[in-house]
Amino acid sequence: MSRGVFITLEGIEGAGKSTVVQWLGEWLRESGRTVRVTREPGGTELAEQVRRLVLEHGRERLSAEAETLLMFAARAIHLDNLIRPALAAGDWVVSDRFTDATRAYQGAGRGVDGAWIETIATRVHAGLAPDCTLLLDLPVAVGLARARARRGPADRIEAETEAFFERVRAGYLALELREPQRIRRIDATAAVPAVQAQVRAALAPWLTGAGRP
Ligand code: T5A
Repeated sequence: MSRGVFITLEGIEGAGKSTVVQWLGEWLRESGRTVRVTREPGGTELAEQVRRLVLEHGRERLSAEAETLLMFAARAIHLDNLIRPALAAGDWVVSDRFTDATRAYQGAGRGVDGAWIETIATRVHAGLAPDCTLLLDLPVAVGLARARARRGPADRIEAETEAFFERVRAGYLALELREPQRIRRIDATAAVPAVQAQVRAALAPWLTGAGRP
């Protein structure tokens, strides 16, 4: 059996990832595929506990390096218990964020050494990268306005400054330049149906089987 297809969604806060992930999972299932929709940090019971540790406000200082390691700890658990078994069973995995988020948030946003991040990434998921990453891109002010209109108090990372999210967005766009085959930029300022049309177009090679791993 060939392994399943691994799709990730990335972007700053309020870009519309969760909205796309839910729709995409349903749309793929309607076309007869078995799909696991998941998210990071989190996706499994234990990894969701790590998510709470890293996103909740706490009294103790959490350094950028500690934050990076917690993201990878959650990811290692997620990979072992959900992502790798699902892909091995031939399922599609659609994840709201993966290692590009660490590159953008901890690397570009917090200034954590990129080479160190790649060393850990290689250790945690050697031989496995997303087949296609959809980068939902929009101006920071638009994303933050959407995110803030939707929910209550900001978590530890959402409470960051606009300058931080500008660095995160620039980090994502630099990743797209580095890996244009894998990372497809989606204009996330568009209305939801137009965003969905862009996603369908970006995934076309995978849907026809032409891009299968
Ligand atoms: N993180 C994560 C790291 O720092 N490093 C890492 O390695 C990882 C994995 C959790 C946090 O962890 C950080 C990044 C994050 O700060 P998360 O759970 O993905 O990440 O949380 P957020 O990005 O904060 O999720 P949001 O809910 O803010 O953003 P989404 O999912 O991009 O947006 P969504 O779909 O919830 O939409 C937000 C609002 O906009 C509307 C929706 O209806 C909703 O109200 N909307 C649109 N409005 C107009 N037009 C469209 N096209 C719209 N699409 C959605």
